[in-house]
Amino acid sequence: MLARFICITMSLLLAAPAAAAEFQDDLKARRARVLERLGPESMLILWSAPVRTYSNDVEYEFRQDSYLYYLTGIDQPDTILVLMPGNRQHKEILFVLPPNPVREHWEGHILTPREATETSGIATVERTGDFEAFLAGVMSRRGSGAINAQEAQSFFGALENNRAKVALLLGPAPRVGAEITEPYRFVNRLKERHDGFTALDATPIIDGLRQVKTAYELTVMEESARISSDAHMAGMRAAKPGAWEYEVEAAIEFTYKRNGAFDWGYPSIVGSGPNATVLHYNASSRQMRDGDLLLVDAAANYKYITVDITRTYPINGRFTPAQRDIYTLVYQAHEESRKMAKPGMVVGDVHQKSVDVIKQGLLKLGLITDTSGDQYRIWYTHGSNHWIGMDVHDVGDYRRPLEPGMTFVIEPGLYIRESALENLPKTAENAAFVEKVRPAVQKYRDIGARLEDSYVVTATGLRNLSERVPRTVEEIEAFMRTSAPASR
Ligand SMILES: [Mn+2]
Repeated sequence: MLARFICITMSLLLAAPAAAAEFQDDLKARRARVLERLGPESMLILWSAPVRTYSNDVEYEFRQDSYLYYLTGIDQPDTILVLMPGNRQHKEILFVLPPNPVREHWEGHILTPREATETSGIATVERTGDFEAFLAGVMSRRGSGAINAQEAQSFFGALENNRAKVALLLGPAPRVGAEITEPYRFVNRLKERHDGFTALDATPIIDGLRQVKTAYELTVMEESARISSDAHMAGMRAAKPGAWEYEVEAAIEFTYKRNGAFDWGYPSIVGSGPNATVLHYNASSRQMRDGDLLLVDAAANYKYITVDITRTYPINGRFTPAQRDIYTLVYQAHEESRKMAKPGMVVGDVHQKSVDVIKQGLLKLGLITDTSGDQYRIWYTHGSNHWIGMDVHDVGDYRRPLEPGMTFVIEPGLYIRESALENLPKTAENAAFVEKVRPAVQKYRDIGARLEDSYVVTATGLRNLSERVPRTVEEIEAFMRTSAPASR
C-alpha cells in the first residue's frame, strides 16, 4: 500500500513539469503557424475575454477567450497578445496585469511576468496598462521599448508603403444599420489616428488551425472524454424512479470536479419523460417516474477542451416497446453514419446518411408517409454533426473535407412532440398527413431520444472517445440492472 502510494506521488511529481513543457511547446508551435500565415507585413492583436457580472457585485467565474488561450495558455483577464511576424527578435509580445498586492489579496495571485513567460513561452512581457502607448508608438513608426525602428523595420516599412495589415478577429462585417462590433470599432478608432494599413480578419487563419487538433490537444481531449464518460455513468447510477433530475445532474458535475475538470463545457441537459423532447432543457427540476426515458447531454470543460456526449436510457432499466422502437432507430442512424465516415468526406455526407436511415425508419413506424421530401424534419429537428474542441460547438469550416486530427460528434435524435402536428400549416395535404400519422404519434408521444458520441478522425475512419458509456439497448439495460437501487 505504502510503496504504491510513493510510486503514485513520484509519478505525479515527474509528470507535472513534463506536461507543462509539452503544453508550452505546443503553444509555441501554434503561434509559429499563425506567424507564418500572417506574413511579415502584419500585426495581430488578440484580447482576453471580459469579466462578466453575475449579479450586483458578484462576477461569473472567469472563462478565458478560446482564441487567446489557444495561443497563450494564459487564463487571466486583461491579457493582450500581439504578434509581429516581421520583427527581428520580438515577434511575440504579451501584455499582462502588473502585480498588485491589494487586488491579489481579494482576487488571488496575478502571474508575474516570469510566470507568464513560463506558461506561454513568450519571452517579451509588458504591462497591460502600457498597451495603448505601445500601439500609438508602433502605428506612428516611432516604436515602443524594444520594438524600435530596427526591430520592426518590416512592419514600419509596410506602414510607410500603405501595405501594413492589422489582423484582428473581425468576424463578418456588421450589416448596415446593425450595431458595430468591438473589433470594427477598434479599427475605426485606429484609422482616425493612423494610416498605412488595412484591417485583416485573422479568424479563418486561426479557425483553420483549431480545426485540426494537435497531438497535445488530442491527449487532453481523451482525458476530457474519460472524465465525461465516467460522469455519464455516475448519472446513470443516480437515475431511478422517484429521484429528481437534479440528482442526476449533481452526480455528473460532482464527477467533473473531483477529476479536476474546471467546469462543464456547456450547461447539463437532464430531461426525463416529456422533457427529453426539449432540445436545450436546463431546468432539471422534475421528479422522475417509473417508465420514464431520461435524456442526458453533458460534458466537462477539462483544461479548456470539451467533448459532447448524449445518452438516453430508461430509468427503471427496461425500455418499453415504444421507447425501444425510437431508440433503436436513432442508434441505427448513428451506427450507419459512423461506419461510413472517413477522411476526404465532408460532414454533410455523414449527416445525409443519418437522414436516409431515419427516413426509412420513420416510414416503418408510421410517423411519416413519404420519404422523398422533408417530412422527417418534423421529428428529426437538428443537424447531427459539429466540431468539438475548446468550444463545444467548435470553430471550423464545414465544407472542409475530413482529415486525421479533426474531432466532431455524431448525434442523431428523434423527438415526438404532439404539438409539432398542430404547428403545421393548415393545408388539405397536411390534414391528410396528420390523420394518417396520428395513431403512431399517440403511440410514441413524448418520447425523445438522442445518441451522441465524440469522434477523432483517423487515417481510415473514426475513433470513438466516448465508447465506454453504454450505447446499445442491451448494454444500457445491463448497466442499469447492475446499478439497480438494491446494489447501489
Ligand atoms: Mn452536440
